[in-house]
Amino acid sequence: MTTTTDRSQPPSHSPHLLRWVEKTAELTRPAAIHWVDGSEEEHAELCSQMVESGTFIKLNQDLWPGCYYARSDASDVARVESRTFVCSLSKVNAGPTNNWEDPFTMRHKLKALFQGSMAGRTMYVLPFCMGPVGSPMAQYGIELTDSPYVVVNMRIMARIGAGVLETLRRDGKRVVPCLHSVGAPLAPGQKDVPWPCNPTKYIVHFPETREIWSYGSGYGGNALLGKKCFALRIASNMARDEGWLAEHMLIVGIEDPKGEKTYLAAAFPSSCGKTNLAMLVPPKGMEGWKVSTVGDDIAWIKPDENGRLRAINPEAGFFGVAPGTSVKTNPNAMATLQRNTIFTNVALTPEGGVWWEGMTEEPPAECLDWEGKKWTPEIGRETGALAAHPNSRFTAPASQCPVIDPDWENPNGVPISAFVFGGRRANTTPLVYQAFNWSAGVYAGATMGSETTAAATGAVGRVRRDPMAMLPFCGYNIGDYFRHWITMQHSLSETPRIFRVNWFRKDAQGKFLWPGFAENLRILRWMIDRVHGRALGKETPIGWMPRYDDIEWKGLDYPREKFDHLQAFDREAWHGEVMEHEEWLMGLRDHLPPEIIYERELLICRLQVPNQPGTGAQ
Ligand code: SAT
Ligand code: MN
Repeated sequence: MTTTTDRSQPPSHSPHLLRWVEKTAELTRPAAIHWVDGSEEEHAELCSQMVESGTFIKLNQDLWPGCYYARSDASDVARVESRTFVCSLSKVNAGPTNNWEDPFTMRHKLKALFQGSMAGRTMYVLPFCMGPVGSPMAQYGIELTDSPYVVVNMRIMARIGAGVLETLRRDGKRVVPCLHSVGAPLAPGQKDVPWPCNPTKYIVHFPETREIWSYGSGYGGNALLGKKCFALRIASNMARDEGWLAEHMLIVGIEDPKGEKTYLAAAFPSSCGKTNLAMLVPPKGMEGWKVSTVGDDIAWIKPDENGRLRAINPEAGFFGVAPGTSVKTNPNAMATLQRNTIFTNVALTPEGGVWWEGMTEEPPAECLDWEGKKWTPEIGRETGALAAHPNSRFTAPASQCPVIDPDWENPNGVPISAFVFGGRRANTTPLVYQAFNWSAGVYAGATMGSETTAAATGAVGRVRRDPMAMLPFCGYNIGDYFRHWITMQHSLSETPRIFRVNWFRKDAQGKFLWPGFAENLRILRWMIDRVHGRALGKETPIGWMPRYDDIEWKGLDYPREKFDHLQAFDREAWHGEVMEHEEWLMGLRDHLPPEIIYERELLICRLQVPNQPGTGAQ
């Protein structure tokens, strides 16, 4: 029965690709080369091989068919922004928000690190496509990696394998070369560890040559190079050059009871509920509404020939944050991850299932935590230990999502009517407002602040400026990126409306003012009505805001006074806020587009205390 596919033999291809693979093998010295075809059979082989090596635990297949469980090394649990570099030829092009090093120096360093780094391991040649195969908006890459974990995750997150290689051969598309090594060579006879990695880490982008080199980490955005490295950092460079946008945005379709459908794209920093918003279930009182998912993390957005923006999701799966995901908060995500899913750094139950904080009200009586140690609710209470790491993830196929949009693989994408920018702020930013126009909206996105989360290593809960949720992902000078956003308007016949939201405002006792989740649809509904010119709003110094009566409250008992608190425009706090904007924006110097400077001036003028003309903030 066994087929005799010899994956060590290169399929016929361009001498250029073969030469690159050969040269990389000469540098990294793998014990074998494997050309990934993406087949079921290959997938099964890789999974059982990882079960044997201890990287994977096969979950109870009756409960979790096709699912596997992995624990990373305790030091390799999130993206490492401090080790992420954009090595453009000139430092100015990387800008003040990226780590930079001279590309020649960096290449030299990397070559030394990659020297023999795959010894004793297999080097996988993994062709992948970001976006529906054959879509005019799709982009192609080949990742050379010594991690089978990366291969099986990428099989979910992107379109991979023989079909992609065939398309490349036929259509001669440009390929982004991606080189990845966990940096843990094996000496002859040396036993492997379950999660090989290296304390030295480099995630490096060469924007001019469109190359990615990643060393030392096997985790998420550090290693699945199609995701943040390609679809955001490299793609943002392509987008700037070619007149489109590569954004850290979910794409969601919303259909009203009459059948009118509107698509929104929304940017939130990592771990702020993008997956939940993308798969939202209408709340009580809004039963006739339908929400469908196009993407939960990244959007590539381009004007069509009529000057309308259309968006594709370059990914094929969800790399979602597990903790907090439950049948209550996100039933569609829960349904998506029931099968063919890889869980990383969650807890393992004695029945061979998974658990994480928030998954059920009752924690399991006992389980193994994300480090493999015994965990009970008592231990949790006494020591504060969490069963699942706060950045633990599921990797699940988008096609399994019960509310996946019928057009999610439309090669021409879906039309975008509005952009939403959302940060995580305990105060200052109201639940929702609409920017006055495109440039005011770009300003709102550019000055977005958000409290940091566990998705990146480093302190959690500090407010930092995270423009358009792109701070860690914009692959060039962020000032030029704002300029690009401003000038995008020139190629549009119809500009999408721009909104700013904050689901996370708290009261004086530190409790969230807004229930969030399903109820967010009430806010999206106001946006959609604004888009179609149906809803009223009240002008405030920062933008248009809904009044209590402009929101659909059917099915939710939400007091007027609480809403006023949630929407309160705090002039004092906004004075502080614009000072912080200045501090952030002045660092961008001459790359700052004039529109952003004028928008800030206008905002300052509008913030002036009433009845005291001319004495506003300086
Ligand atoms: O960067 S990851 O892909 O690991 C996840 C995220 O930060 O959104
Ligand atoms: Mn993300």
